[in-house]
Amino acid sequence: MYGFDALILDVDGTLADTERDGHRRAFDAAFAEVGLDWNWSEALYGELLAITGGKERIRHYIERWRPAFPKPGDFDEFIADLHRRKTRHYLELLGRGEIPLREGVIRLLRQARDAGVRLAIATTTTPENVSTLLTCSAGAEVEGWFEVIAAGDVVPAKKPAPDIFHLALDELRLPPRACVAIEDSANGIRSALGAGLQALLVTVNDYTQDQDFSAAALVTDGLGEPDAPVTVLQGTLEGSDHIDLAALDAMHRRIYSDKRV
Ligand code: XBP
Ligand code: MG
Repeated sequence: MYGFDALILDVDGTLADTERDGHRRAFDAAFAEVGLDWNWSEALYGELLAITGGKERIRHYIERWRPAFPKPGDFDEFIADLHRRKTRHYLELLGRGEIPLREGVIRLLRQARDAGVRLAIATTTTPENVSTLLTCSAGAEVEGWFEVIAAGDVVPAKKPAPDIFHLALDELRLPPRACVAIEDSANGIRSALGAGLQALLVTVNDYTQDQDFSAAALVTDGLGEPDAPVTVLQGTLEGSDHIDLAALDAMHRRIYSDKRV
């Protein structure tokens, strides 16, 4: 038995490295489709990731990087149209199986499922992006493993606001201490902490590795596999040399006994 009942997972950067070769390329394809010569380089996109949410990111880009761009009368609809195009390109790219899940993800999900640990998602991205990623990169049955998928515009404010984690907890009907959250970014950690979650694992990626994760319980370079140990970047990994339920349980117990909450 484990000291927690559910895992709440982020999607972009956590389940899969979707940003550089997925979302970024889809934004560029949408811009090209409407005749805009905007290209988001890998480095610029790293900066733009500070703004979560595709529509919010486009708006920020125009305001910060294209101040001379003549905004159309209905600017909100202009952005929404660009974003719909971007989502279509992103779904096509996922449909071609171009974005694999990160190492260890399927193993951990399967272990949780076998152990009766409930699974939830808390993400900023558009809901269709989640189901298509899971279906095309993990398998047709995997979306059904998640009891709760909290995604996109269903909450008033995106990460780093806590709304999406609050929604996931509400739908799970669990208190924060009954859950472990897995994230890849500082915005995600702020969001989870704001909703009261404390057992927080960060699996960094190229875009997030230099962010401040001092509030996280454990930071590693991924989930690893039994024959591929992880590198620990912050905190202590106990119970395993890769991330499995035993390692998450040790982390969860340590957090709650240390903090006496
Ligand atoms: C992910 C995001 C998303 C995607 C784009 O943040 O910021 O905006 O980049 O998705 P997190 P949409 O991993 O912290 O949830 O374009 O569908 O919004
Ligand atoms: Mg993320």
